[in-house]
Amino acid sequence: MEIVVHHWDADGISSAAIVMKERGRLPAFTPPIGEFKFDPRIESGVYSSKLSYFIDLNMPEAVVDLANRGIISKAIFIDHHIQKPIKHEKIEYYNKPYPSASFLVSELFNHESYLTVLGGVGDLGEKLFEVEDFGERAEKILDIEGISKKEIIKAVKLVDCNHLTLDRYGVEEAVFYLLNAEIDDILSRDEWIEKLRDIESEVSRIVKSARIERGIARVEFYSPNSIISRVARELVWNKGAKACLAINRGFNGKYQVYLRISKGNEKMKNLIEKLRLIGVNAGGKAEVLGSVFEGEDKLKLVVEEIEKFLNSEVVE
Ligand SMILES: [Mn+2]
Repeated sequence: MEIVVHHWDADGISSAAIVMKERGRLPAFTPPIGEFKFDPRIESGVYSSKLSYFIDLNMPEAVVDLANRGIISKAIFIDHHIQKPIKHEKIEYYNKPYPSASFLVSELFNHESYLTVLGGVGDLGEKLFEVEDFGERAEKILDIEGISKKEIIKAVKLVDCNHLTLDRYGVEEAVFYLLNAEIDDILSRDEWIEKLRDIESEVSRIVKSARIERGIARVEFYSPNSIISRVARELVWNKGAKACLAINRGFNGKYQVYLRISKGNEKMKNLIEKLRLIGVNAGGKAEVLGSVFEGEDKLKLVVEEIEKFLNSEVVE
């Protein structure tokens, strides 16, 4: 048996669906949403599989740990996040700095469809269409399939509402839905349309409450939904902030801290490392950082580190 373990967002879901289009239907697992860790459910799935795909998961250490504990028979790791490359006899490692994992998966499996674009728009939004080479390719694919940019953007939002409401099974089910879906099937799925409506009204309420000072947006709120990246994207992409520091103080008993900057910064990697040294689960790439943890004391340390970074790297 083979399985796919994938990120919970539109890129992870599209990428997993692409793998299955080429390899056939496989069990799909996503980690506990918002937390960069594996749980016993995933471990037993991996343990009973000959081959496990790890897709769009910025968790190289966790995968190496599974391999070292004898849980992995063989794995193929495909990602586009900045990370320490894996060197392990049981793991085939693929990482290229592409806009999304879906582009890398498409390349590796010789696939091309609107799913390739869905992942890219999921991670970059409309900016995908401005990325050298990839933007043009994305437009060409949409052209061939008769899909408008507006439609693909809407489809991303509908697919993403599953992880935004922490619906782990909804995320995994979405892979199978996409496996056989045309764009219109996505755009007309009532269950997703309703979820999206609820989320959008919550996000807009929170975005309105943000303060923007010297180009930096700061916002705090309480929500059981995983909407923090949505809030930060909205403030940086559409409200013109150079950076956004968002804090969810009521994330199912935990704190969730998220940083997005408008221009990628190489030092983001160091910041992620610093937070990990504090003992905080953190992940990200050149322009985003996300973390979930418990403890008011840790929150103080995390915010201190991020403010230091903002002062030295973002404020002019
Ligand atoms: Mn991705």
